[in-house]
Amino acid sequence: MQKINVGVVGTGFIGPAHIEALRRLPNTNVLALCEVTPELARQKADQLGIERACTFDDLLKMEDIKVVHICTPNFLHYSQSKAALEAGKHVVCEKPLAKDLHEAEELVKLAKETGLVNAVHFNLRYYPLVRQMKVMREQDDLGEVYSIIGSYLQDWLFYDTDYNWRLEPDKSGDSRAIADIGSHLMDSLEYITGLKTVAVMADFNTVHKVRKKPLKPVETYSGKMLQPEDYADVPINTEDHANVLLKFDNGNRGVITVSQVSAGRKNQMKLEIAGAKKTYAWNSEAPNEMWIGNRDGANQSFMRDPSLAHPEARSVISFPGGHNEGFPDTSKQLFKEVYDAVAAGKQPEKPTFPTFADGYRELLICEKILESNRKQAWVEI
Ligand code: SOE
Repeated sequence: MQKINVGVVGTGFIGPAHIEALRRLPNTNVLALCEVTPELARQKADQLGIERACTFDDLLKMEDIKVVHICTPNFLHYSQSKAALEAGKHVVCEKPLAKDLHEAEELVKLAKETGLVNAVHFNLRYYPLVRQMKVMREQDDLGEVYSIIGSYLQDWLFYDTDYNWRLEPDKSGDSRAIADIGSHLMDSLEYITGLKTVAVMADFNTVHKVRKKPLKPVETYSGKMLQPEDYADVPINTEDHANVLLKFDNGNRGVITVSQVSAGRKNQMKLEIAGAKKTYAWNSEAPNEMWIGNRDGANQSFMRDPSLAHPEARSVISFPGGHNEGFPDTSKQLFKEVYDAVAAGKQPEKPTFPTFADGYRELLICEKILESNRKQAWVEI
């Protein structure tokens, strides 16, 4: 089997997650790694057992590298995705796709012109029961969606001494929690329900209005504690917590809450979708089962099990029931579909994986949510 050579850019929290997932596929070879300096790239490449260490510009000159994964801070996604497409590389970009709508629009247009494979790492779609809920809804098992409650809660930014590039708008964009994790939540609930959000009413809150920035680099989730003199006070104007009311194109409503300061909630996305026939409830911290609510009978618990799942969901399941799959498996399953397209040499007509166009959609929703919070008023999408 001809292995597809891959280059990965960025080695924070998510870069190594991409590398591990790629190594679990039979037809990929992570051949090169880029970092801000050749020295750091070499150090990380040796740590991760990757042959080539290079700068981003050198990577794009490598003819045998067919796909580039952009796993850098948000402010680099646009320029690096653009340069990679212009260099004829297929691109998998982390979310959010860009810092603003104009950048995302240009990337969608360029991707279309090149015909190259383009994907955004909305990996939470690839929890098998998320796809199972989508297929069950498509088969009218849920009935018309009456209401949606969604939440995405974390605590890695709980303390005012927890610091990360995502807190800085010039690196992360004007939104933090909504762009970082709200984008996953909105992508998943529109993916499952098939509904389009047509209006939003948002209210943000910054709990820690001043944070203590370590004077030495600290990685995502490390939460290492330093001495007081090792910090600089930094005013923060990006949201730790946000509530958003939603109106959908079927006229019904929903609400989401995102927070990165919820003690004990490590990385929890929860969905409760009430329909005309049933209700589905699912929790990413217990992803191998879902709750099905019934009015006229006992409620049910549906286990992730290939022998029970719909064929479309079965295609993103690798282990039998009870052999639990989790966060790392979602990236593997997403990349499996992306690399089937890469092997075919072009973006499929109807991609089953999230594309730059989905990245654009999430940025549009994010910008309207930001506008609504600024105006403290409903904003149409
Ligand atoms: C940090 O909030 C983060 O790493 C997000 O950036 C990811 O998208 C999410 O999947 C896990 O948490």
